[in-house]
Amino acid sequence: MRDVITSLIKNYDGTGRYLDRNAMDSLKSYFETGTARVVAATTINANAASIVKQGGLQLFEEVPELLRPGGYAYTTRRYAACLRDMDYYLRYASYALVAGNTDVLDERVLQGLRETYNSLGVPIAPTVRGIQIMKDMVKAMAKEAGVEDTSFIDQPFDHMTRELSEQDI
Ligand SMILES: CCC1=C(C)/C(=C/C2=NC(=C\c3[nH]c(/C=C4\NC(=O)[C@H](C)[C@H]4CC)c(C)c3CCC(=O)O)/C(CCC(=O)O)=C2C)NC1=O
Repeated sequence: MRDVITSLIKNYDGTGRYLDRNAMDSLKSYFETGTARVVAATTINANAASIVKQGGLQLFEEVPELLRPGGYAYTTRRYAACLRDMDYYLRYASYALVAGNTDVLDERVLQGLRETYNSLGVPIAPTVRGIQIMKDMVKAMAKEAGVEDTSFIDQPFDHMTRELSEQDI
């Protein structure tokens, strides 16, 4: 598992280089967003249950067939599994936001996930939508908490949806 700093050091040490201008630029931008990252993680922590619940409600409103017989959130077991998955995505996104790096997502969340979903028949497109809904909620809350530029919040959520959507060739 890596963050901005450890991945930078690994990269430079691998080729025996001192930290150069590019390294400093990337460190600077990480430190400049540091407080905002902490605010975003705090916001997620304080609102996680409601983000998952409201995000789920919005998803089921947009894709109501998920809840109907034959849908993948039909039966309380599947409904609960779906919200639990949403909670995983949110919690790991908060880790990745603090780390400034998506490595934790690759290692802990995405490895084998698409294959698992495909073999169970869980549809990817509404899952992706669910992750994007939570992203928008977190960005709105962070903005309310005083974060001016919330664009850094896109990274972990977009990374998960990109990896999940990737097609096998
Ligand atoms: C921490 C990393 C991690 C992730 C991400 C994870 C996901 C994950 N979701 C699963 C199931 C599931 N996931 C869903 C999800 C959904 N149903 C819908 O209608 C929506 C499209 C979607 C919610 C947004 C459902 C319904 C199941 C149960 C499928 C079944 O057993 O039939 C399973 C199969 C095993 C189980 O049921 O627990 C895994 C491994 N597990 C992990 O340990």
